[in-house]
Amino acid sequence: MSEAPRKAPSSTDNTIPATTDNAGIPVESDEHSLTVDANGPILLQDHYLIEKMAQFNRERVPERVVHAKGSGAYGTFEVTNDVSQFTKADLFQPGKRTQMLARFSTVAGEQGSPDTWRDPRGFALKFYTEHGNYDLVGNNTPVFFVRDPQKFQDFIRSQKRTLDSAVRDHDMQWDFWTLSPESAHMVTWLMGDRGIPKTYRHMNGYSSHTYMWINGGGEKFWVKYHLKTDQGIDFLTQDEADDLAGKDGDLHRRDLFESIKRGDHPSWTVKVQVMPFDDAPDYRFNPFDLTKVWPHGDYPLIEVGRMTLDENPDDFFVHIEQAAFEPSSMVPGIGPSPDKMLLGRLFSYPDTHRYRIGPNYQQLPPNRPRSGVRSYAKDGPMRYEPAHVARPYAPNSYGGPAAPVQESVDPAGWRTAGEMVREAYKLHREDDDFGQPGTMVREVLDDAARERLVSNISGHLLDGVSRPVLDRALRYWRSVDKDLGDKVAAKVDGARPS
Ligand code: HDE
Repeated sequence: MSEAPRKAPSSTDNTIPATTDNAGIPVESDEHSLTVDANGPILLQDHYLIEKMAQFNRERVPERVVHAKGSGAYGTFEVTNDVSQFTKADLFQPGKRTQMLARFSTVAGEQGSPDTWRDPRGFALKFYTEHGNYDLVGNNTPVFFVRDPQKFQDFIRSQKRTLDSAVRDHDMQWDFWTLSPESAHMVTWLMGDRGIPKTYRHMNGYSSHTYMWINGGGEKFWVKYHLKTDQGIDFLTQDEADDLAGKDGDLHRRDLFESIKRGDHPSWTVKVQVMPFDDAPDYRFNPFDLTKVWPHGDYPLIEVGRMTLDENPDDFFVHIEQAAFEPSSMVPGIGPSPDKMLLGRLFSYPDTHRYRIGPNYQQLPPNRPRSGVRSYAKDGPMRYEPAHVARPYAPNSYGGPAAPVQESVDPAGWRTAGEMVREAYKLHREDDDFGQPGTMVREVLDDAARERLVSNISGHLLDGVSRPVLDRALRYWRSVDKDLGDKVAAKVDGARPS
C-alpha cells in the first residue's frame, strides 16, 4: 500500500496558486458571489458559493464525549534496552524504531476549555508497527477513579455539567467521589501537583491498566507502562493555573506546537514493571484493579526505550481531531489483562469512532496502518482504499488472505471458568480503598506538596459543595489520612459558618 503524504506538496515557485473549488476547477472570485447586478439577487448557479456554505455547515464532527480538548504530534519510538525475554511485539525488539502519533488532552472540558483546569490528562499513543497499529491509550496518572466500567458513564456525568443550568458543579463531583470510595487514590493524585501539569511536555504517561506481554516462547507476563518525561515533572499551582486560564486558554496546545516547531523535541523514557504471570493470584494487591499501583519495590521499573515527538500536524483536524485511539488495537506479543475497565474499553473506543468519524475511520491518515490491511471489510461511507482481497469473502479459493489454522494460535488470554455474576473483585490481602492514597500522602509527598494538597482540596470543597456532601468529603479525607483530613476540615470549617 502506498504511503499517502502527510503534508501537501509546497509550491516551488513564488506565484500564488489559483483557488479552485473542491473539484479542482479554478474559481472566478474569492470575494464576490454571482449576482444579477451588484445588488443581487444571488444566482443558484453560483456553485462555488453554495459549496462554501454547505461545506462550512458540515465542518464539525462531534467532539469526543470525554478528552475533547487535546493536542498532538507525530514522532518516533526507539528501543534502548532488550526486553525480548518478555515480549515478541516487533516494536519492542532491540534496535527497533517505530513511527508513532501522540495526543494529549484534558478530560472533562470541551473543545474550547482552558488547558490549565485541574483535570487528569490523557496520554494516547499510536505506534505504526509491522503488525498493525498498537494503541496505548493512557493517562498522566497510574490509577483511575473507578474499577468497573459500569460506573464510568455516571462518573463522567458527575464531572461534566448539570442537567438544568449546564454548569460544572463541585457538589456533583464530590457527591459521586465520596459515594465511591474507590476514587480516593485517583482524587489524591488529581488534587495534588499532578492535577495541573506545567505543560504537556512536563508530565508522565502511564498505561494505568495492567496488560499482558507474551514472548517468543509463548510465556506470559503482566506489565504496567510508565512514560517518564525527559523534560522533568513540573506543575502549576492553583493560583497560577487560574490566572493562566484567563490569559491563554490554549497554553498547553501552544507550548507543544511551538516547542516542536523550534526544534525542541520533547521526549519520554518508556519503562515497564513486569510481574511474572503466576504472581497475580497471591499478590498483596489485586494486580488488575485500576485503582491500585504496584509499588516499585515489588516490581522495579525496567527501561524499554524512548519516544520523541518531532513533527507537528500540518492540519490539526485531519491528524489530531480525526485521530482514533483504541485500546483494542493490540499487536502480537501484547494482550489484555482481566482488568474489567480495560475489557470495557475494548468495546467502547471503536464504537465511539464509528459514531464520531464514521465506519471507515481506519482509512484516515492518522489511523491508517502503515503495514497494510488485508481485511474482508468493504464499502460503507467515505471508503476510498480498495479492499486488497481477491474475493469479498473468506474462505475463498482465489488467493486469500487466510488466517492461520486454529490449532496453531495461542490466544493472548488466561484460564477462566465459573458462574456468571455481578460482583466486586475478590479482595487481595492489602486491598482497601484508602490504603494506597494514605501511603502516598505520608510517604511520597513532601511537606510543601502536602500543604498544597490541603489547600487544593479545601479550595475545591469551598466552591459550591453543600453540607451533607461536605461532611462525607471530610470523612473521606480523614480515611485517607487523619492528619490531612483534620487540616482540610480546619480550613473548610474555619472558612464557613457551621
Ligand atoms: Fe477513555 N474514552 N474511557 N479512558 N480515554 C475516550 O474515546 C472510556 C479510561 C482515555 O486522545 C473516548 O475517542 C470508557 C481510562 C484517553 O483521542 C471514549 C472507560 C483511561 C482518551 C472513552 C474509559 C482513559 C479517552 C471518548 C471506562 C486511562 C482520549 C472519545 C471503561 C487509562 C483519546 C474517544 C484521544 C477517550 C471511553 C476509561 C483514557 C468515549 C468506557 C481508565 C487518553 O470511547
